[in-house]
Amino acid sequence: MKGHKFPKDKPVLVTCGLPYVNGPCHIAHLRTYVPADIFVRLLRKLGQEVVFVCGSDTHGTPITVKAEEEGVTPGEIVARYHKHFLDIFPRLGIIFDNYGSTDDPLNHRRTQQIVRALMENGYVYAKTLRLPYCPTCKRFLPDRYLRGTCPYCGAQARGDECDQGCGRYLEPGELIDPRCSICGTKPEMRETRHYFLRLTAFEDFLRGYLKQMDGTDIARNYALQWVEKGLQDWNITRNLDWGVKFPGEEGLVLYVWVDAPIGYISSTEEWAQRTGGDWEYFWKGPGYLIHFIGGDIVYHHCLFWPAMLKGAGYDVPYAVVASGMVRVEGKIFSKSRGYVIWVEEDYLDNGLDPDALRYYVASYTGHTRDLDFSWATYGEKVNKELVGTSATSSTGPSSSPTGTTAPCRTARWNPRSGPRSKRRSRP
Ligand code: B3M
Ligand code: ZN
Repeated sequence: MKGHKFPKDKPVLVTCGLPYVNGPCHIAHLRTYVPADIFVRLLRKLGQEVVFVCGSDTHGTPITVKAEEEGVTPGEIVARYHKHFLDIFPRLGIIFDNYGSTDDPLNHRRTQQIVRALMENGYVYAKTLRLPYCPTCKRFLPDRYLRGTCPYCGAQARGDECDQGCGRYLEPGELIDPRCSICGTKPEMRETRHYFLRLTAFEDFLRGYLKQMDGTDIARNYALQWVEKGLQDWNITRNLDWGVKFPGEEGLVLYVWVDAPIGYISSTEEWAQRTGGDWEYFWKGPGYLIHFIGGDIVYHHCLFWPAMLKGAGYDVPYAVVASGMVRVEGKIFSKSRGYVIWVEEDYLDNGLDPDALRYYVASYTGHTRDLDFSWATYGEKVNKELVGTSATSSTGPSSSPTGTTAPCRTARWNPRSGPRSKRRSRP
């Protein structure tokens, strides 16, 4: 970080990007959570007072599409993977002061309060749009229900994100040659009323804010570039049932990227309720806010989020720490293409030591550079740097922050035979 001046005179709230609870924990999650956990431990060693929160991201089409694929309700998917994440973080030595959920009533309430405040302050307006509607599935096609061509780079993209090309956030209706991602039908365009956040009203504010925001250059510089290119107002509603209702229009829910970061606030509120702490100290007072996020969600955290906070009368983050991307065996991380390491199934269930994985993630390269996970490099690093050093053998298991045994099992791991995985993650 730019400032580097810790401990601060005031308490610090550290958050980690909230995992979508539509599947199990994987190596790319750890790219954010392990460094954040290390940062929090360091701050505490320096005598800094810290609150560390996270929670499950439970709404939007990432969840509903998964539920439809499995023929279950979104609530069932959320319950299953919320429990998975609650269990797995402590097994990795990642200990949050609170792990909440964006489907918690606290978050529904806080989100509606913030949206109402934005409306009262004149930052929200209604507009009728023509949006893709699937005549076969008989519904509008928000976000992941739509696939097509990115208008900026020509890559295949999802409705709200150019996930395989330039990485841009896309507004509803922007995709070229869209298709329903469920049945492949070419959608027709139908009129529907939506709500927009006047992001353009925050351009000057964001320019000034970003210049002084602490954190990684990736976060600051990308966000500043986007402001310089000019912003557009942001569609904050979707034609879905699952989510936080838009205040006053029962048929619409808020876009998941509205209530997801508000989950940071409601998780802090939950912590405060449990401990007698003061959540407003961080969100409307002198406390410092630091967000650890993946490099692919800078747009949401450095543009949408500070605009929402500012417009609703909350404090803005002190720092946004964005990480580099993840590769698996040299290939860009991809769940669908099999370039993924599932933390439980491929790693922990094979008896491999969580600290060795933490060590790999933390020591492979700088936080903002790409992290490449390869089993061969992993084996080499563990054997040479952990097991083969006198420090490890003399301090033994007690040096392990997670309280597990020393990484002896990983010492016997043979790079040539690969991991003892039930389902090989390499394609
Ligand atoms: N659930 C995960 C992601 O896009 C998303 C983060 C929300 S943070 C408020 O990486
Ligand atoms: Zn693109």
